[in-house]
Amino acid sequence: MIPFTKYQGLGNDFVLIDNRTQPEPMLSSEQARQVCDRNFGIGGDGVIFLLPSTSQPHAMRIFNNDGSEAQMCGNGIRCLAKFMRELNIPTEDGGYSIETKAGLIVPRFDGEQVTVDMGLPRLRAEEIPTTLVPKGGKVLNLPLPAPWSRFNVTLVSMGNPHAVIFVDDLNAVDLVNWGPAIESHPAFPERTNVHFVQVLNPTHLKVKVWERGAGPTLACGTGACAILVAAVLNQKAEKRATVELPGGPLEIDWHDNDHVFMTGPAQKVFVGQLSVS
Ligand code: ZDP
Repeated sequence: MIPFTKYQGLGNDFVLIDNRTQPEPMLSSEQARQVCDRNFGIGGDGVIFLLPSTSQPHAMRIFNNDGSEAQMCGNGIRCLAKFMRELNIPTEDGGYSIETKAGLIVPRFDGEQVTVDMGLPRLRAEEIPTTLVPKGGKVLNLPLPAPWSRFNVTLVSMGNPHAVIFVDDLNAVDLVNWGPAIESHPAFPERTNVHFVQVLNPTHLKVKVWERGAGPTLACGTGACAILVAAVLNQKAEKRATVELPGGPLEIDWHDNDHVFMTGPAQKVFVGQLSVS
């Protein structure tokens, strides 16, 4: 039996496992997929492992609910910070230094909220990755190739790929058809997370999320950061704004040092023992 704790951040929900006794996740990606199944498993948008690290005090890895591995997870890292506090892991400077496949991420407690230094946004084609423009190029409000050319995308990596599409009316977005088509569009060799964004005003953006490997979720923390960066680069938002996701708001702040900070909630839901086969 494997002890786990279920957390959610704005309705983006995760199974968290204390994996500090061994360097590799104790579940295979196929087992993680089963655990995330809402009928045959616990249910979740992903499984997050707290791992030992060689270069930082802690490390994390995340599997999406289709079994694929993501580099990072903004809502998940807030959940992980609360989980670590629950495990009585001492903080340094009010937070934790966590190595991820998107680099060093530092969540800090701010009352019951968690503020996370999500690092630098990356814009170059090879960093996304995308084949839409040559190496070194950026994709700022450019059309996708036909038959999807009615969508202009801005591409931002927060360690994981995000395609941001600005729309006039969020209600007119056909998320379940457009989301997967853009996620797996040939311009994105590693697929992409997809966000449709309506700008209510320069400090308030409203979003519908289609997550790579997880489908329509209630929130995406890395996505909210990518959305704010995309909106600033397209002169649609200020560098500090509220990104309203279906599950609730995140405060995003693109600092002068170029790092993006995300503030939002995370909550423990239940603990249990997982039997795996
Ligand atoms: O990049 C991906 O494959 C995402 N599905 C990872 C999960 C991102 C997440 N929603 C977030 O909050 O950043 C957890």
